Amino acid sequence: MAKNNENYVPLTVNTLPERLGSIDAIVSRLGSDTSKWKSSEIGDGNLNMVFILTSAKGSVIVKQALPYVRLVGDSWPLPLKRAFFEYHALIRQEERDPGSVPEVYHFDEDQAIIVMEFLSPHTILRNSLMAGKKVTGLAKTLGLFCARTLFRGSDLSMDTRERKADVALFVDNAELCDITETLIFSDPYFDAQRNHHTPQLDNIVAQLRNDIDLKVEAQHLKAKFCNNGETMLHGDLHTGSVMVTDSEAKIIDPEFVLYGPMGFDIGMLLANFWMAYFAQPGHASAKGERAEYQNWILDVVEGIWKEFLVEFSRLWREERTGILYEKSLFEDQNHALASEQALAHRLNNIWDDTLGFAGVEIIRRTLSLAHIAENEMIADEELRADCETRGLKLARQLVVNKSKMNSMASVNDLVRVIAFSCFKEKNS
Ligand code: SR1
Ligand code: MG
Repeated sequence: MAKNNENYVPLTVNTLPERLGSIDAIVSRLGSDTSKWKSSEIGDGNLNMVFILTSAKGSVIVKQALPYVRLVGDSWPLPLKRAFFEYHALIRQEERDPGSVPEVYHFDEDQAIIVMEFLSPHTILRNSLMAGKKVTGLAKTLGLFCARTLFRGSDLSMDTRERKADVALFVDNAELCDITETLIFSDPYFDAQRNHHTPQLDNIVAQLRNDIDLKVEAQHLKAKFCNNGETMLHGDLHTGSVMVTDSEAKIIDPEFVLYGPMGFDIGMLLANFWMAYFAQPGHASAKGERAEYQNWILDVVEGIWKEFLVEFSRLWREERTGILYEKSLFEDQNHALASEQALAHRLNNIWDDTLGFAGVEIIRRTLSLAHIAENEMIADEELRADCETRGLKLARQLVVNKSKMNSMASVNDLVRVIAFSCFKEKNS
């Protein structure tokens, strides 16, 4: 259980050396002469302070939670205990998919501080998608991360005592769940106070808010998010939660960790690739310049899903040691085929949920509070609205017609058709 943080004091660039100068995990990496340490604040996320602390010997990242939402200010208080949940998520993710997350060097619960590996020369994947840069092996890393963390954090893998203890541990991350429940599943569907959208979207926004099928499906998805605690999720797995070089990817920032439905993380991730795809014309220096890059983005989407399926299926066959679908009921009864049938059913459920959660993620990133930089940085409002409209058209299809879609290739075909038909609409 997370503690109260009675002695909490926010760090500043000036107080970092004095406050952290006696922590062995830092001193062993930076040296003990704190007068030689340099620090800067680099946080550009919505919630926390993030510092780089450097000396001639090395560097570390120091992440500290603030008692409020940084994006909004102290009018929106948020508990410091999210650092506790992030720390516990990071160590589980490292166990379940070694090497996928930054190494944690030190955790201070009172001060809500996590000291961890400085990933260099990594950048945020969202920025690299805007710059048109490819990352070798990206689909594999992300697909494996999803398969391994979702499978190994679930009752397909864990025993009943360990699983219940983890559910109990993370259930207290309620305020961050509340953010997701509100910003993703409720606010976009009415004129909520924190919403904003590009003015040219007024008509399509009104249509979406009057779309009963969409609203009902979005609420079914919210019910799954709240009620279906299948596995330990990252909880905020968008392209701002991935750091990359040209050949490596690491997953960061799991403070929204919760027990939830398997399709949520993959759905959010794919949604962010599809939005990056639609936003490319806003970042190209010449018309059509990003066409080949857009194809690469869709290849990554297909690759993530393929890697996920292959690895999840392997884990099902080789590591199914948990509470559910026991081998004693299947393989040991000479019913290996029945086990494959059960696997196919589970994967079908994850597929439907993935598409649905992808749809609501696109809608909220366009209508609700926290938009994506790919769209926000397009200064030309007409062009931005055009990119966002394409995303919304896809999103509506994903949420309402997900059960009619049966392969990632066909979803990507739909993405291309929507891109093309929106251009035609604009030009006609
Ligand atoms: C108030 S926090 C807004 C968003 O930022 C985080 O990264 C999550 O995506 C959250 O929904
Ligand atoms: Mg984050």
